[in-house]
Amino acid sequence: MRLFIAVNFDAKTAGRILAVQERLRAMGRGNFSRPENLHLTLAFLGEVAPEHFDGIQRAMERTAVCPLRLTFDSTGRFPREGGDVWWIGCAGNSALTQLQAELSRQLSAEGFHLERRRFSPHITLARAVRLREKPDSRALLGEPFSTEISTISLMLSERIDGRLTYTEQFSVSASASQTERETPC
Ligand code: 2AM
Repeated sequence: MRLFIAVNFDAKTAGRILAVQERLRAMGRGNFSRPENLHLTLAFLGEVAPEHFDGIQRAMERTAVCPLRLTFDSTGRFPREGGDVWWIGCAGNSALTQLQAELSRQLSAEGFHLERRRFSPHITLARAVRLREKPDSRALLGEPFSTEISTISLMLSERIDGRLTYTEQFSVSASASQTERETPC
C-alpha cells in the first residue's frame, strides 16, 4: 500500500485553496488536484507492506501533535519535464518544522527511512501544468490566508477507476495525543 502522512484541511481553507486553483486553471492546462485530495504532506512513506502499519501508528502516536497555525503566503512551481507542479507555499513556521522533524524521528525509530530532502511545506494545486503566460505569483495567490490545524493523518493513495484517491487510515489529534506524551503542548 502506498502511504503518506499529511495535514488535511477544513472546508473553509479548502475553499481558499480552490480559489487559487481556479485562477491557475484559467491560465493554462494541467492535471488539477481534486478538492478532496488537497493536503500538505509531512512524510511520504511510499510502498509499505501491511505488516508495517502498526509501526507507523506507533510513530504517529508518539509524535507531539500540538495545535498550530499555518499561513499560506506564496505560490510557485517545481519544474518537471512533462509540465510543472504548481503549489501554494506555507510561510516559515518553527512549530510545523518541529512537528515534521519529530514525526520523521519517530518513523526512523520504527525503521522507516524517509528521503533526506529538505522539508518544503506546500499544497499541490496541479501537476503536468503548462501555462500560456508566467503568472504574477502575488495575483495568483490573492490575499495570504491562515488556518489552525491540530490533526495529522495517515493517508492511503490508490487509483480507483483511474482516479487518484486518498483515504484516511488513521489520525492523531492534539487533544488525543496530550495524555500519551512526555511533553504537553
Ligand atoms: P507532491 O504533492 O509535491 O507531489 C502523495 O503522493 C503525497 O506525497 C504528495 O503530497 C506528494 O507531494 C508527496 N510526496 C513526497 N515525496 C514523494 C515522492 N517521492 N513520490 C511521490 N509523492 C511524494
